[in-house]
Amino acid sequence: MKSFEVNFDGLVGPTHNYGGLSFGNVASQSNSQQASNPKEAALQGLEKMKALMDMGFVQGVLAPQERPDVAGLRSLGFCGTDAQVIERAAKEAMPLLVASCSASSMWVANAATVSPSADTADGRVHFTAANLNCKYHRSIEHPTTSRVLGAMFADPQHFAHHAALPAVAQFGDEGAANHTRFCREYGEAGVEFFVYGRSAFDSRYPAPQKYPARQTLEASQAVARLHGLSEEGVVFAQQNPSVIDQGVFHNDVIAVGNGELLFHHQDAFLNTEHMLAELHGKLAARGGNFQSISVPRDQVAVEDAVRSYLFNSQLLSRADGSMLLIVPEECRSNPRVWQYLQGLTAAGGPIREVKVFDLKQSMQNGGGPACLRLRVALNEAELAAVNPGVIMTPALYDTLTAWVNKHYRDALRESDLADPQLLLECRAALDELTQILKLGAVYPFQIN
Ligand code: SUG
Repeated sequence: MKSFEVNFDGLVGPTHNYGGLSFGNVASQSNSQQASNPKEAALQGLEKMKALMDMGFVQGVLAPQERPDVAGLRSLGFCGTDAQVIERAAKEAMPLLVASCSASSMWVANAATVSPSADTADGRVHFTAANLNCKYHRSIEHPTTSRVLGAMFADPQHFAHHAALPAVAQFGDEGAANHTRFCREYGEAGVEFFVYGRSAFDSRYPAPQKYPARQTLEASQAVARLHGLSEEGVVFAQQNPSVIDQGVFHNDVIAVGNGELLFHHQDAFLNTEHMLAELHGKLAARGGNFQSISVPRDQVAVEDAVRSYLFNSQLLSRADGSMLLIVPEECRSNPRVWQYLQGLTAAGGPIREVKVFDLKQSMQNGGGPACLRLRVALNEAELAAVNPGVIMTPALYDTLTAWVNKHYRDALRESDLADPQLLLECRAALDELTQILKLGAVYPFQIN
């Protein structure tokens, strides 16, 4: 049976703004309070989806969330009509209103961890929504994420959904941003690679000093257990704490993998040699030939990787077996990174081509091409069981582009978030979107 890696991209929501909400994420902190352009952000994302579809990849769409999160504000004690809730939050606790307006669900690499059916004990595709409990604005995503994923992957014969892990820092889980899967073919059993920033229960593991380690070892282990992964099909590795302190808040800011290849920075991990040997051995036992490309720090410093998002790229397998790297424009404007990439594609290794995309609106909040997509490896039967409303087609691209142009503002500043009209605009847009994507009722305003 044929198998595919399907990229489901997060559609940028109408409240995309720069709230400076993510301590440890350099871009989010440095662009705080700038005016954003939600319309441009959403269109940039759609362009990338269309380009991948046009290249022959199966592409999907993941819906954004209801923001401002009025229900969340109510749970924090703001009351009255929806407009009064927003007005009171703006007056008494602006940071909470800003957090409740974040369009952060666009970075769907953090929506969930996904294990393909070839790896799991019961032969189904498993999803665990990420609790994202390191930041309030992200911790409110998982209930709606679970409903949206449930509406996209509804058939229990093929798909199993797990609720987010307990919402405490000890089980901090950031989803697929810290998870990579190696395999010979997408439909064959592979090796799932979980990267954590610290251990919550064992103080012998080192931890970063300045910025938080969002993912714990214990969370990664719990997800592997929930998904029914076997020990032979799993490798756990620790991120280098010093790169977290330099702004690498997720592993996908410093490494990306696909097929049999891991593309990573020299300083990304602790105990790198041991980890690479384990990956090599476990993939070999599954018939694969693990390879890695380590980018030396004297060619690309960690700081350059963080600023350019070189590793937050999409590494895609083409029909001829070669690989394509989708990078953000910021890689081309960094001379050291661009020179490295020129050398990489000329070297005749597995990565043969680099394609550049303008994702500046998302990048200014620390979200590159890889943050914007959730990978789901599916066989033909599973793909046929996916809700067809969320699979990108030329017609869906046109419909979504028209929908964005109709509903989105082209400028948003902090003061705009207090405008109760924004909530009405967002709800009208999302109500229409659930019909376009055939999701049914998934938002709090549709189900409460
Ligand atoms: O969680 N930024 C996101 C970026 C997530 C990127 N995802 C991956 N690397 N997979 C975060 O830090 C900033 C929002 C703001 O400041 O307005 C934000 O949430």
